[in-house]
Amino acid sequence: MSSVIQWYPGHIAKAERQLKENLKRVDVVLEVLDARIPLATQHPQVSGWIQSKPCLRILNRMDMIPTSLHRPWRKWFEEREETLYLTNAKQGTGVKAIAKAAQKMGEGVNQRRRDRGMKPRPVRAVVIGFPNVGKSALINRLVGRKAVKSARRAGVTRQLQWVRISEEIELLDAPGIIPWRLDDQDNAVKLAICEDIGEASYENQLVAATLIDLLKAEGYHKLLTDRYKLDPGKRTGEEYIYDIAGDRYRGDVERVAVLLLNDFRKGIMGQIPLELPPLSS
Ligand SMILES: Nc1nc2c(ncn2[C@@H]2O[C@H](COP(=O)(O)OP(=O)(O)OP(=O)(O)O)[C@@H](O)[C@H]2O)c(=O)[nH]1
Ligand SMILES: [Mg+2]
Repeated sequence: MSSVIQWYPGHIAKAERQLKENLKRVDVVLEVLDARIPLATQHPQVSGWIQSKPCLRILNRMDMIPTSLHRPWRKWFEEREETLYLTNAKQGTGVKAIAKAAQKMGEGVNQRRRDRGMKPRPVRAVVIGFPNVGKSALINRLVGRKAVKSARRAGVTRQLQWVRISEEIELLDAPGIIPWRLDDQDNAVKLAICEDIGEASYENQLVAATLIDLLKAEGYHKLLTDRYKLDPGKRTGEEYIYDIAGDRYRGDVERVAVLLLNDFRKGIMGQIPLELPPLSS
């Protein structure tokens, strides 16, 4: 079993190339982060690519973390001079504010065009982020209809696709991108737990065992005991999965691993963040 998670398939490399080309043509960048892991889903190269272009950071999946964390995250980003928008792209919460902000940013573009005697044109915004963070769902919410494909799997969007929201705004849906190397393996496992990288890159059993270890470290013993009828006690994540499998799933460890991961990903375990805003220095 390999314990190193690396994932950089050809379609992601291609998406990154096309995205970089298209960035020249856009006015505003919307970077979508996964609220459960906002730090691990920040792409380290994005700020270099977009340079001085206006960028809105969006913490999507806000419904998957406790409400009490919304304000601390907002504050953490504000301290870095970034305005954070929180959304639930599945239900549409927080989406209007983004449309408004993008439009406002674009007004500057058209003012400059008018000043140079050019006709105004719709503002162009690109939605970027790691796979499966909810980019396409957000676009569908912004447009108010199912304009692009969105599903519970990393790597659904394969092509860049323009969508017109109104006379004022055009959006570019982009495939998820990830750094070509995942140097930080703690982050890589979190990406796997949240399904923000392709499933071909990891072993379910290892990732599920790490999920249990993380939940234990954060004091979620009762939740695990109630739900899976076994107290993790002193068991490691791996032992926990083996014991549940032995007790109730005829030793089918893979099945238990997949069950645990799915329960976490669907929010069945509850609102569980895997990262908290780091304490400011
Ligand atoms: N609970 C919850 N689910 C969400 C939210 N946003 C998106 N989803 C779901 O997450 C899954 C992935 O959404 P997509 O819009 O396909 O994600 P994407 O970032 O476009 O993914 P790729 O195209 O694969 O990179 C879908 O099943 C969405 O319904 C959210 O805010 N909350
Ligand atoms: Mg997509």
